[in-house]
Amino acid sequence: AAPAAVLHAAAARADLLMARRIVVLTGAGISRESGLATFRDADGIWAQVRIEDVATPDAFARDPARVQGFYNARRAQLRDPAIAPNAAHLALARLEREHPGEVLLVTQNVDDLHERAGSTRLIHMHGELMKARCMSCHGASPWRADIAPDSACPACDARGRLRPHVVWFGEMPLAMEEIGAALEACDLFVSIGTSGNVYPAAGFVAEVRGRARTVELNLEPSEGASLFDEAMHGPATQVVPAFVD
Ligand code: BJW
Repeated sequence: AAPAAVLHAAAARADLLMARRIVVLTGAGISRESGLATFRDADGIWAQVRIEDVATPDAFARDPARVQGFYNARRAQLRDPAIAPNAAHLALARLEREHPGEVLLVTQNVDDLHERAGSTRLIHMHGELMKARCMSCHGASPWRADIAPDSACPACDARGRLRPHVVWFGEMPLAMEEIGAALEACDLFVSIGTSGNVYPAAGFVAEVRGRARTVELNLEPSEGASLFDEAMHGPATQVVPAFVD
């Protein structure tokens, strides 16, 4: 008999061939083989720093320099020439090209590796590392190296303070209406490289279940693994191209 993982792969491929409206959710696992750390793995970001020190509105209010320092280090890493899209990011860009108008990529990642790989129908629901946001007019603009903890927004009359354009714990993720409409309309939901610990993204699979086919592509079964119809477990650079191609 064929191994279970191979049977799953065939079923996941069949789901993809039948699908007309596809929502793909990605998380930190897809960028790990590009050299960016995940959050909750043993060598992840939350093993190095405490969430309450860097990833909440309170942390920024208490110590903006510490929070900016944390994000500046991650920006510098993302700009390192060694960091580039991997085979999984490239496969998703191909999927979009091969299914014109049918694929919406929703990423929890704040890196820009999906854009660099060529994906265009893309929502960054947890924001973007390389942008700043004004705390007064809420406009997002490209991050500049000279932005300091007390820098003011150049674009608005109130000269509001600038903060990282990322979604911290307790804050509403971005574009939730657009994501909700896409989830409601989709016939295939694919979750890639996410542990299923952070809501509302972790709840998407339960939202579409029964209406759409659901596929998990992850190194290991995630928190919500039992909610998926099919699964392929392994490194993203192997399982994502195997699924797409
Ligand atoms: C590989 C691999 C390889 C490794 N190949 N795979 C119920 C409903 C709604 C909300 C809540 C709720 N219960 C609790 C909440 C609140 C909270 C929450 O979820 N808390 C939980 C921890 C319990 N959620 C929020 O606060 C969110 N906001 C919200 O709910 O707003 C509602 C609201 C209502 C009214 C008023 C106001 C608000 C916001 C969450 C924001 C999360 N922000 C972060 C930081 C972003 C900035 C930054 O980068 O610094 O986003 S936290 C961090 O986790 C980051 C990620 O996007 C997010 C998800 O992590 P991800 O991507 O899943 O990474 P990991 O590390 O967890 O998993 C990696 C996976 O990859 C693993 O499974 C590995 O096995 C796998 N892997 N190598 C393939 N090579």
